[in-house]
Amino acid sequence: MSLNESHPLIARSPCEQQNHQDMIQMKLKTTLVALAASLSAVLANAAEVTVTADDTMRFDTATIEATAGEPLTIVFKNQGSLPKAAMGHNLVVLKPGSDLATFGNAAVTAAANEYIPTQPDLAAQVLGHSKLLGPKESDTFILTFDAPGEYPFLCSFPGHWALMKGAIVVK
Ligand SMILES: [Cu+2]
Repeated sequence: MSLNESHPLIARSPCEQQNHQDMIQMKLKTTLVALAASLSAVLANAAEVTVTADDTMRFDTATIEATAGEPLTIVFKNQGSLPKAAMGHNLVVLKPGSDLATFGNAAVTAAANEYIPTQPDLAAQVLGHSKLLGPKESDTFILTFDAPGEYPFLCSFPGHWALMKGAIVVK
């Protein structure tokens, strides 16, 4: 709306002026409510978390919070310097209740698939994952969780899951 429309007020009677001001106030309120709604939508869509890993075979965070139904952008960075073949990392998010040991142990034989198991029952547990990253690489992926719960995540590079694991707590 334009604020210029208030200029002709000078020539109006006090009553008309009051009505006009009421109308402007009402318009302003409507605009502010709309702005607040779109702002909260933007903020909700902007949920983003950055997780890093390095040569010590650890994620820098074990717990990530998210909201059901709202997209979460996961930025994963490998800040280490050892070669990918020796110390590659990925970040794999599984469905609630998935067994990390079963998944992690099966991953050992899935080198051709960047250590994401291909057995249908295990592949079905994967909600999303980053690429397998070498030193100084990063990858971003977006997940939306249907329901509240604890979604485990791990690095499925052989042997890493025992130390590299955590959970996304969705509310
Ligand atoms: Cu790893």
